[in-house]
Amino acid sequence: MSNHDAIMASLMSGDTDQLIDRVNSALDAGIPAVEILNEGLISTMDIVGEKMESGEMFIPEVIMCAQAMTSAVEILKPLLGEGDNRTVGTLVIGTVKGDLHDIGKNLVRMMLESSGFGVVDLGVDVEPQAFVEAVRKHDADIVALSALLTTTMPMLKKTMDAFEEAGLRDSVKILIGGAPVNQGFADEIGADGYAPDAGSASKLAKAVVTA
Ligand code: B1M
Repeated sequence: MSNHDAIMASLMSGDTDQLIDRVNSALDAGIPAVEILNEGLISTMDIVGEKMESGEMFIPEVIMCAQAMTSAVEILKPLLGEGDNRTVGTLVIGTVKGDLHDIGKNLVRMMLESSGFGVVDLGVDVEPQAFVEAVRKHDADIVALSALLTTTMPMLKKTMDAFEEAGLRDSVKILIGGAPVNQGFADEIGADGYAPDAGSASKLAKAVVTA
């Protein structure tokens, strides 16, 4: 069994200890952290999603996979990104109200931190007003909103509206992301940018903060 197949099998079965051993073995074998993340872990979560949709996997099993994934990502975290500690800007990130998915949001946070951003992570199920208050409190340059459900996509717009109502829309850049979102949707709701993955989110954040 290849390293990737072994990682995939451990993640699919939600076996955190075995997954950690296998991720460490892959690193020892010289496989780059970014390859383990993209080809071993993220692609497996896509399969988990398909199995969840088709009824082959149930929520408790998916939660076990998510927990194992989070532990594996913690191991890779120091090995990803640019390791630049300068603060290039301050960014508030969170998953919008009604949405509990945080694996992708956490990856985006990690990439941003390692690109030199000061990041305030509000977690999941975040009320629009909480984003506004955090931006005020930390004088943030950017807000990154994550939504993983088609039912929570409208909350991206509602969160942006809260910035408009607070008179802060022109002083902060709002970036969005998450599996059901795309550039067309970002344009439709007037977001300042859309990123399909954590790497592009970090590039986009740097681009908007230096623009
Ligand atoms: Co949920 N879930 N889930 N789930 N879940 C999906 C999203 C789903 C596609 C599965 C499916 O049916 N195929 C489906 C949504 C369908 C839809 O809306 N069209 C779904 C559903 C239906 C649900 C529930 C409603 C199920 C139920 O209860 N019946 C429920 C909703 C709960 C809620 O949120 N209120 C639910 C619950 C859960 C769990 C709790 C079991 C668990 C989440 C655990 C956790 O996050 N801590 C879970 C999981 C794990 C998934 C799947 C399998 C995996 C998500 C994931 O972590 N992907 C997912 C299927 C899938 O996505 N393939 C699914 C890996 C992650 C690295 O990718 O999150 O896309 P992603 O993040 C990427 C990019 O999107 C981007 O960068 C990230 C890294 O590259 N990105 C950003 C994300 N945020 C960004 C923000 C940015 C920029 C980029 O800001 C600028």
